[in-house]
Amino acid sequence: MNLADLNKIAVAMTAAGKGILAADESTGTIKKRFDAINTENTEDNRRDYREMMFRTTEAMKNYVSGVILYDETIWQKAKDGTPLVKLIEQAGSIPGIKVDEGTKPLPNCPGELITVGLDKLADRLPKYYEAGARFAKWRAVIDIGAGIPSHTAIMTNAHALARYAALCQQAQIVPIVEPEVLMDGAHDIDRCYEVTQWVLKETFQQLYFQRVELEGIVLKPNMAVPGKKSAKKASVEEVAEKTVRLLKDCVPGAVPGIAFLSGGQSDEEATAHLDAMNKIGNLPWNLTFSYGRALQAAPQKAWSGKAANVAAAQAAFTHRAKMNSLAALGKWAADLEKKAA
Ligand code: 5MM
Repeated sequence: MNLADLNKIAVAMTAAGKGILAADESTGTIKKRFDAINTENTEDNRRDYREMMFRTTEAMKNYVSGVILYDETIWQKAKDGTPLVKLIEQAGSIPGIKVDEGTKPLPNCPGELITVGLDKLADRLPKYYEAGARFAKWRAVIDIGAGIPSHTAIMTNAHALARYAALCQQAQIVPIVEPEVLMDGAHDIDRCYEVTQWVLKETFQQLYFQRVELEGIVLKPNMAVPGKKSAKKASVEEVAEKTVRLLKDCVPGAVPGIAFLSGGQSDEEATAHLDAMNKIGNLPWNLTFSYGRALQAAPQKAWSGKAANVAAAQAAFTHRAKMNSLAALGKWAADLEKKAA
């Protein structure tokens, strides 16, 4: 392992004013997104949709440091035969790959999940490196509900995340470590804080036990937010203040950058929260975005599966990427959204 090179990539992935486009929806997840825009979930449509984003030069060059791809996409070619990975590289962005194989029920833990995909990972990673991937992603999912999460679920998922991270670094690939505490429940922000703290403490302990070099990872956490069904809402300032406090408590300064998931927040909420955290300032790591839904919802709607809508979809993508880039610098303001509308 060459740690200096891993660190260079991790730093570039979270460079000031840039963030990551999470375009690694599995075929099942993209189907849900396409259903919402009345678009058939075919291989060609998935290619056309992603090609549309990767060819959005302004967004890709200025605001997108890297793109997380799904296995199908990393081997796909654009309509003119150019590999999609090349389009990303030509735009000065870094290709990455989701390497987990989804979740399965965790034995003896009703309602809880374990992320799978470790078995052949050591053999798969060099092939992805050869295809151009310089970073990877593995997502653990922790749900909050009555009697959950259990320590078993947190510990086994943290263990798998660390196993994955160690294998990636050995293959000279930067691991994005993504332990996601879902915001689906009715819990309040303090319960989210408490569970995320538990998950992050356990994750960093496992990373340490498995000798993962923190200078060569990127952390992709959730923010401290109330569950979607919670009656107790939290202000942007409260989310920012609690998330920063939580991360300072759990994430060593050796980690070069933290790139949040959006987790079902609205586009503007995800931007406002990131901006408010960066306005607090004086942070030991760069704080940016690694959004899927919060970057893609607007361009998806604008595109709606029609070639005639590509320019409008690219404009919508550029706008969201720019707003999040400003938020990553703490320079966003709500009236910038209104002006654009
Ligand atoms: C893009 O969505 C990824 C999940 O895909 P699958 O569920 O199909 O495996 C997801 O891991 C994503 O990278 C992160 O959750 C960030 O996306 P959001 O939408 O939460 O910002």
